[in-house]
Amino acid sequence: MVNVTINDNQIAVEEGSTILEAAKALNIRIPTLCHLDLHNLKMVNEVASCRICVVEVAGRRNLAPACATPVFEGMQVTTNTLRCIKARRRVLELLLSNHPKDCLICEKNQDCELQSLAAELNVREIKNQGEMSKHPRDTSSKSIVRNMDKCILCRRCETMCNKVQTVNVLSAIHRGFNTVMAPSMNLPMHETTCTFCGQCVAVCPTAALTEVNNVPKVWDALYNEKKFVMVQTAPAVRVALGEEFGAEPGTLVTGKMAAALRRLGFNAVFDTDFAADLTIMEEAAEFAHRLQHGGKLPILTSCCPAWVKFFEHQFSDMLDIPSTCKSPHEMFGVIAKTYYAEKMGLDPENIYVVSVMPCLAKKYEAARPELTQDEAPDVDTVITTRELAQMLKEANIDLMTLEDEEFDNPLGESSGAGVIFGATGGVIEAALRTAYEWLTNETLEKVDFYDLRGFEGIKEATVNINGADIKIAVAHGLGNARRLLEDIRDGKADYHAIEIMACPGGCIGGGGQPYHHGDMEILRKRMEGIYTEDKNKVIRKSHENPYIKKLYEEYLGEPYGEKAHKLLHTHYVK
Ligand code: HC0
Ligand code: SF4
Repeated sequence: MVNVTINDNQIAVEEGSTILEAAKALNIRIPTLCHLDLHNLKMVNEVASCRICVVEVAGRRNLAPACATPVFEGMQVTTNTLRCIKARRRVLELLLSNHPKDCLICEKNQDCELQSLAAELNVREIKNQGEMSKHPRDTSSKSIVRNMDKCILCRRCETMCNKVQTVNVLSAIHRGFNTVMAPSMNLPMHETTCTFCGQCVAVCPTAALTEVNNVPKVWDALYNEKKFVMVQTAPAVRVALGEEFGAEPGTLVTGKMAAALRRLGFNAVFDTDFAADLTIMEEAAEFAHRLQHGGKLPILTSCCPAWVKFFEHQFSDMLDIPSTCKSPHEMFGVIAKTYYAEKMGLDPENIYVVSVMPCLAKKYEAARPELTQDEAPDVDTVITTRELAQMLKEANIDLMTLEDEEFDNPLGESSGAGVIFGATGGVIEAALRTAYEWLTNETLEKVDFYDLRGFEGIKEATVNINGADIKIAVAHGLGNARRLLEDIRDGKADYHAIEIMACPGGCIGGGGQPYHHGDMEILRKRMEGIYTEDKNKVIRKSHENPYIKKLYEEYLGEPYGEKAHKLLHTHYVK
């Protein structure tokens, strides 16, 4: 341990700690901007590029960046001298001198770390206003907008994309004043191997990286009298939407959300969790089929579109191992425009399906040509949790004051298995709850697979089914997925089934969720919310959902049968 004094407070911290970490342990706040400590991922943005966190160290002439300066025995630090305060303000003024000052109409207005810091440091004047860098906006993709005029070169996106996700799309190109975070050769995003996971957007402190805003499209649909507008909400939305209205992270707002969506004017308010149960019927049947007929193993889950795009680009020699199941919200779209349309006597052409998702890649996924019927998309528009909050605020709907309401039926009822899709490990746990019973003809008494839960990057469990040990693995974050896939390719892993979600934590940490600003505790609370909702459900196995049973009886026939194949399965492309 090392003894340090900060602002006359003493503390002993582990050797190798930074001044910032020691100050945190003493509850002394030092402002930061580029710093990002994703401790759940054991990942820190180490570039120390902004110099906002400078402090004075006794005996040293220069100010030291607290985030990147290790402590030493007897170190004496002062964090709040006039020299520090002036230096921080100066750094910020210089950053702002090359930043568009259009906060009033900025996508990140009131959610921008640069804006908050300018307020905190009492910046009232931008000195040295000189040349401004000018870059064209990249609006080429369906998911992400790159506006490099707003980039402050903190490099958080680079850390996320290259170190955590190992996709290597964003890095600094050019030099000096012309430096910009961009794909190689400055290619438009849609021409790159970007997975649209949105993790770069999730950590961007400004509006340099934002989502494609689909809110206007949804308003137009709601006010088009010819359209029957259906909405579905992803599992992870209900544990995060409340944050935008002042609730604690992880607060379950399922019933309030259903009520709010009705107030917005949707004609039918449904739940993607229902379709998650449907996915389990198909995925568990596919897994059982592969197990019993010597099919290709391991089977990989296929519901995360960023993960799908990742393996299409990076593991194109292994396209025969992922499950062919469409993702739940896409299955929902098809069922809405076929089964539900028939049942309700609606013309599918007039049905407009909106998905509320914690995810940016779902926007890209909905536009994939494979996910259409007669050229009509299964899902018409995807908005994120943040965009739904924006719509509610525009309509003056105060979510937290609403009385709980139920989803509509028949596409609104779900089991606990459908809910846990929202957290890493949940999809495979849900699949096990069903596959176990189908393969053994026995009741699964203990439905909680604790080994598959939590934030460990790669998790494993072995389940005995009919005397055989079935080996399961779970990875979240694409870097972890890459490690697993490389082991499989090299013949070093003998798993039977693997779940992969692109975002750290799974969908609860999706790129479309309320910004966590690097506070990983928020993800932990959202995860708790997911498992609480599962525990509270009367039905916790997908195949016991009565509306799912009815859907197969009335319309689909057998799970993994001919009709289900045509409507609910897809294929992958190199
Ligand atoms: Fe997910 Fe999904 S669980 S990907 O994370 O499978 O986005 O929440 O909606 O479709 O259900 C996201 C979350 C979903 C889908 C489901 C899956
Ligand atoms: Fe990288 Fe994901 Fe951002 Fe694409 S969306 S640039 S893959 S972090």
